[in-house]
Amino acid sequence: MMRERLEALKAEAEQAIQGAKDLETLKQLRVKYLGKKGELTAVLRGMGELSAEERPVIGKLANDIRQTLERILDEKETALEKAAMEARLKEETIDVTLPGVPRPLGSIHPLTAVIQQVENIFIGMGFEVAEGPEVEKDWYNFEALNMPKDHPARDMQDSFYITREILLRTQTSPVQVRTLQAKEGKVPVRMICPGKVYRRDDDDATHSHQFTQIEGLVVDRGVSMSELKGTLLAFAKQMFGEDHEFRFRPSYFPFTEPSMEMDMSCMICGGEGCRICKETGWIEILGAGMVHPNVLEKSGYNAERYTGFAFGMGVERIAMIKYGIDDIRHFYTNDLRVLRQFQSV
Ligand code: 2NL
Repeated sequence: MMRERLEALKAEAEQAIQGAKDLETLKQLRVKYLGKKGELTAVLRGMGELSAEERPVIGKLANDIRQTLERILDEKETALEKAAMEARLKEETIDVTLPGVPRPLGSIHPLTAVIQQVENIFIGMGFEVAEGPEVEKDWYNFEALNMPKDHPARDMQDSFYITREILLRTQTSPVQVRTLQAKEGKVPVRMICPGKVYRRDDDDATHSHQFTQIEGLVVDRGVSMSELKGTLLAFAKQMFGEDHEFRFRPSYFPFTEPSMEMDMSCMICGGEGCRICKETGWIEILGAGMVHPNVLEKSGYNAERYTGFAFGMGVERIAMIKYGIDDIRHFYTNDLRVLRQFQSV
C-alpha cells in the first residue's frame, strides 16, 4: 500500500519536473514534493503503521525516491538555467560589425580660422591677445587716438552712436588704449586684439557695417620702423606663404606717423595685373605705422622715452584673399554650401 503510494508519487513528480517550463515552476515543485510540508514527507509520516520488517525496506525506497527526485530537479534546474542564459544571449546579441550612427560634425568658421591663425603667428613672436568692449566711450574710440571732435577722420568712418559719448567701436584700438592705461607706463607692450567693429557703411560685396579687425601694438624703448617691417613680413610670410612679394607704401592714419600700407603681389595673376588687383598686380593686406606721440601721451606713456608701432587688418579681407572668397556677405549668411568647404581648415 505504502509502496504503491510512493511509486505513484515518484511517477507524478517526475512527470511534473520534466514538464516544468521555467525555474519558478521548478522551485515550487521542489517545495511541493520534497519540502518539510511536502508530499513525500506526508507519506513518510504514515511509516509508524508499518511492521518492523517493512519499515527499513520502505524507508530505503523513500530515500531512493528523494535522491532521484533531487537529482532530476537539479538536472532540470541546470537545463533551464542554461536555456535561459542562451535565450538572453540571443536576445542581447550586438552586431559589432554594424556601421555606427554618423554624428554630423560642424566646422570652424573661416573668420574664426583666420583669427586663430593670426593669433598663433603673433603669439609665436611674443605677443599677447587682448579683448575689450564693443560698446565704447567716444574718448577711447576717437579722442585717445588723436582724433578730436572736429577731426575729418570722424566723418570718414561714420559711426553708430548710442548716446553723444557712447558708440559701437569703429576699430579695436580702444582695447589697446585701455591696456596701455592699465599697464601704467610699463614696457614692453606686445599685444594684438581681435574683435568685431562697426561702421555705418552700406553693405555690398566688399563692405559690411559690422566686420572683424585685428590690431597689433608694440611699445618699448627704441622700437623702430624696421622692427615693424620685419614683424609684418614675418607675419605675412607665415600667413600667405613664402612665394609672394610684399611691399610697403606711404599712407595716412591719424593715430600713426609715419603711416604705411602693406601690399602682397596678387595671388591670382602673380603680379601681371588682373580684375582682382584692378590691373595693379598688388593686393592691400594691412595698414600700419609708428604710434603717434599724442596717442602714447594720452595713454600715459612718455613719448620722449618710448616709441611704438601699430598695425591693423580686416579679417574678412585677409580671409577673402587667403580662401578666394569674392563676396564679404558669404561670411554672415551661413550658407551651408559655403561653410562645408571649410571643414578641413
Ligand atoms: C587698417 C589700419 C591701423 C592702427 C590701426 C593703432 C592703434 C593704436 C595706436 C596706433 Cl592704440 N595705431 N592702430 C594703426 C595703423 C593702422 O589699421 O587698415 N585697419 C583695418
